[in-house]
Amino acid sequence: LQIEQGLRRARLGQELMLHWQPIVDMARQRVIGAEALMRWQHPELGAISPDRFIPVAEDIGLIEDFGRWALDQACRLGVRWLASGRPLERLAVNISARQLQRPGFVDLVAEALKRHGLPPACLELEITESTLQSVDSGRVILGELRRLGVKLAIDDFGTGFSSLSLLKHFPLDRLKIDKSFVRDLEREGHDLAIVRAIVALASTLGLELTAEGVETQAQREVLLKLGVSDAQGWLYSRALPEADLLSLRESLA
Ligand code: G
Ligand code: G
Ligand code: G
Ligand code: MN
Ligand code: NA
Repeated sequence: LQIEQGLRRARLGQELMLHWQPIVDMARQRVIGAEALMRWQHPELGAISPDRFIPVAEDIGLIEDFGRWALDQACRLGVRWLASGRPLERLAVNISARQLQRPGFVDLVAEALKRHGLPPACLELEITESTLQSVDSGRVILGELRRLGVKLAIDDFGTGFSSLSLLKHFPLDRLKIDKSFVRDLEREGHDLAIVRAIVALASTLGLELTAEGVETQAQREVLLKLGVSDAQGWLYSRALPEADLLSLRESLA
């Protein structure tokens, strides 16, 4: 309840902030984009994890406002990034089932892109397998988003159910390999076999890949050997405030 009341009071851009986790091309050691991750600094309780407050925001209907704001911020940052002359592959934003379901979501995305002048292909929407399954007209909505030119990624791939039929039935661009499969990649075992299978699947279906939760050089090397080039993780950086993201981009380059 304290979380719920706090969230209703919290202001976007003040207590609630977006941080950006760099997405890195591991072969070239270049920052090619970032994922928006929401952060909440509660005045009394301190930092509260999104794992705790996002589900509450979904339950009480605040996630739509939060999500609209995150999309807007991503478009704004994307334009700023491009204006600096550095190539940008994508800024990724997490989308909840409730947002996707809401009538007018596609228009809202289109409007944000247009208002800021961001090329649609620079925006990637991350959706989990369970979201895809729970949204009735998910396939139609994703089709419209795809026609708009934005990119679509499955988040936490491999942790949900019926991944394979989802891949066949939905228009998708990318799989984000869940960090639970990256953790023990250095050791010859199940995780290695699973990531190998995901790589084969993606290649067959023409999907791009990003590895999540890359923490060590050894994981990086295995992933590169398997053919996974893009990654996020603490080996490179945690999620950063915008200014720090933009300067890390310069220093990794
Ligand atoms: O950042 P970690 O940073 O702890 O994020 C935890 C979870 O919160 C992740 O599953 C992430 O997808 C989710 N999350 C973070 N920011 C957002 C957001 O802006 N919207 C939605 N829907 N989920 C988010
Ligand atoms: O949206 P998603 O569920 O993918 O959110 C990414 C989550 O992964 C966030 O909670 C983020 O803080 C976390 N994360 C990012 N990099 C790492 C990492 O290298 N290791 C671990 N354990 N978690 C990470
Ligand atoms: O900085 P951020 O808000 O993304 O941190 C989310 C959580 O992940 C925090 O609990 C933080 O302590 C942890 N974390 C962030 N970066 C690292 C890291 O490089 N290594 C480890 N072990 N934990 C980290
Ligand atoms: Mn994500
Ligand atoms: Na993820």
